[in-house]
Amino acid sequence: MPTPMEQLIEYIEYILTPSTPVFVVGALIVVLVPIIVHIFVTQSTPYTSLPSVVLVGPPGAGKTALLTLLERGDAAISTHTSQVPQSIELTVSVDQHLSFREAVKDDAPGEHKKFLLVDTPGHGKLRNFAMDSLVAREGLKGIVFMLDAATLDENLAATANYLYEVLLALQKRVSSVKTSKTPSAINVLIAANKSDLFTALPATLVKSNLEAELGRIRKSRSKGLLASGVGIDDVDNGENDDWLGEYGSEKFTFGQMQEFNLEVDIVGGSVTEGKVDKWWHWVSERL
Ligand SMILES: Nc1nc2c(ncn2[C@@H]2O[C@H](COP(=O)(O)OP(=O)(O)OP(=O)(O)O)[C@@H](O)[C@H]2O)c(=O)[nH]1
Ligand SMILES: [Mg+2]
Repeated sequence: MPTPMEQLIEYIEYILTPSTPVFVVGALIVVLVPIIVHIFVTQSTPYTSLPSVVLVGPPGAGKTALLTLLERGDAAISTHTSQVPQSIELTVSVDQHLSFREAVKDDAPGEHKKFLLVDTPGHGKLRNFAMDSLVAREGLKGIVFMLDAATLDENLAATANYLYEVLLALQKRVSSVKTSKTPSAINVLIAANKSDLFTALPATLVKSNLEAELGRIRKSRSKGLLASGVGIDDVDNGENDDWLGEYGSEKFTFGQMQEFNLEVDIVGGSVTEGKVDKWWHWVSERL
């Protein structure tokens, strides 16, 4: 009768002796354990989030009006200042250049894709949701920064300040990654709304006015930094977190954002007149 100690030794010897059953069991463990762990992990954190596009921009730009138009096909319903974010699920036909009215029909041709359009409040005190979702939202495919092109002259500073925050957050998202694996591109559409009003600036002017103002903001922010005693050497080491675009350049242009894997397009339109197809196509191409 072998003692338990002898039994154990015999068992260990058996396991350590190369034999077919030991190899088979060992191979099964090596192959199956990672698969089981993978299934376990992916099921406990289900990937439920649809690709999403976030609408940001100053108050009164027409974000909620656009959401309502896309959801119900009717912009006439009056909107009021948003207090909370709101998402709707929409469907695009990916390979077809349909107008949004055709695309939202169930029998629209082509491959369908669902996505979430997220409306955020534009008020300065309620922007944290929008800003958080730019960096943290899973499946974020694009950002639509909407502004009122008819009152941009009066609101230029406030609008550009918000845009600066948005672009800077996206720039940091890319530049803070030290590995070679850069995060996927998130592009920005500047939707210059209310082209139906006669005071509305055309997209080209919206672009040049914003670029000039963003350049001014950038300069005044860096002055504050220099005054605080941070030397230009620190700045060159990437210490200047507040500088948007190409460091040290005299003028800001949206093209400078390409260095950070960020394309900025400026397209005019009007929610009231239903002229939103160019924006719709921009969104479909990002999904
Ligand atoms: N003339 C004109 N008015 C528009 C257009 N789009 C929206 N509006 C009006 O602009 C006003 C503000 O629109 P909202 O959609 O509430 O603006 P918002 O961007 O959601 O604003 P917040 O929720 O405060 O951030 C509403 O009275 C709309 O009817 C447009 O294309 N042309
Ligand atoms: Mg709103």
